[in-house]
Amino acid sequence: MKKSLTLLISMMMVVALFLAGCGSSTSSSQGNEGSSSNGGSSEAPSSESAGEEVRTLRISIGVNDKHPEYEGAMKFKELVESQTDDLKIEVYHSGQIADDRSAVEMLQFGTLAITIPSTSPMVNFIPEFGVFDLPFSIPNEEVADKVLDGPFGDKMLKLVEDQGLVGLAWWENGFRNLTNSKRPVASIEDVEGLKIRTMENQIHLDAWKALGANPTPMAFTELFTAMQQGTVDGQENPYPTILLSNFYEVQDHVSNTNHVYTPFIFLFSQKIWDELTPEQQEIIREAAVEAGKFNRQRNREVAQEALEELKEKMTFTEVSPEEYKRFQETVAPIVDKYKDEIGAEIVDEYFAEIEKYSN
Ligand code: TK8
Repeated sequence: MKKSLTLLISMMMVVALFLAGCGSSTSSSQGNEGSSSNGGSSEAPSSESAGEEVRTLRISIGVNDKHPEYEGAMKFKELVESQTDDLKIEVYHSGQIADDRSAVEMLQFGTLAITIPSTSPMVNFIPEFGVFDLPFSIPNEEVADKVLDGPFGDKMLKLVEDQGLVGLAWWENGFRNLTNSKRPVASIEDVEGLKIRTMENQIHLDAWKALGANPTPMAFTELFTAMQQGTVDGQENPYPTILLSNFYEVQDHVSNTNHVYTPFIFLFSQKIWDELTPEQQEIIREAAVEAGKFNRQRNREVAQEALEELKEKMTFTEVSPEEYKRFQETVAPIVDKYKDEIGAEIVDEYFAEIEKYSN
């Protein structure tokens, strides 16, 4: 009798110790996840929730939390939350919620409030956005700002309204440059046969085909793994993304092709927008524009530093002015090929704006 009682007590003690141990390991793992850098909750993203007092609005971006786009999103959060107690902003980076295209679809369904994608995948919703993908069109950031912040940019923002979206501001992804794991690229001949990942955009695909590459469209969220596994030889993105996404770990060569300037566009779900008060809408609208200016400034600062750092981590190849002209001439027919699909009037207006601000 005594023996079995002792056995029972010791078994109960073992069970108690075991349960205590489980509790601490669970809490420590929760502790780690709960301290996400954006101050957001650790649980899986839920749909936009409208509590009694505070409404939570989530932002989804594809780049990580080192990128100037994330810095801009955190500035937006700071601006909104400093002006009202009834809105809370949660920033989800690195495609945690969705890639660019899927995030836009979530806005259309009203299951996500904000995303700030590149304009290129947007052509799948709004063909007119293809104007920004016409190679070698915008010559520098100064002209980019004037075109986007002027009447043409306002007109393009309005185009998203037919898609259940509210276009609030232009942010900056930047001038795109080619990287690859095979060889230095100084001329068109060096591009021959390279498997280049492009954004999901037919104009980009055609441009790289015209240059002799073997392009494949892919969401940004799949890109690092595809380069790591050799599914693609190369990709093209602005220097901040190449550096801050650690592409140098899986790419050996970078060239200053500067072949396209890609904007980011700050989009809000129309369904959710309509549930906000006019005061909330005004706060969000102003914050999106102001945070966009901050994002642009940071992107340009980082781009300069990024190129210098990449030169230490990768083989940098300068494309000469003569070769740059050959790149331009080779892809020039793309403009006429896509003029009708984009809209001849939009294309003409776009180039007129560029011309106006380039002189
Ligand atoms: C990030 C993307 C990325 C873009 C791409 O969401 O897909 O290469 O340049 O920055 O929008």
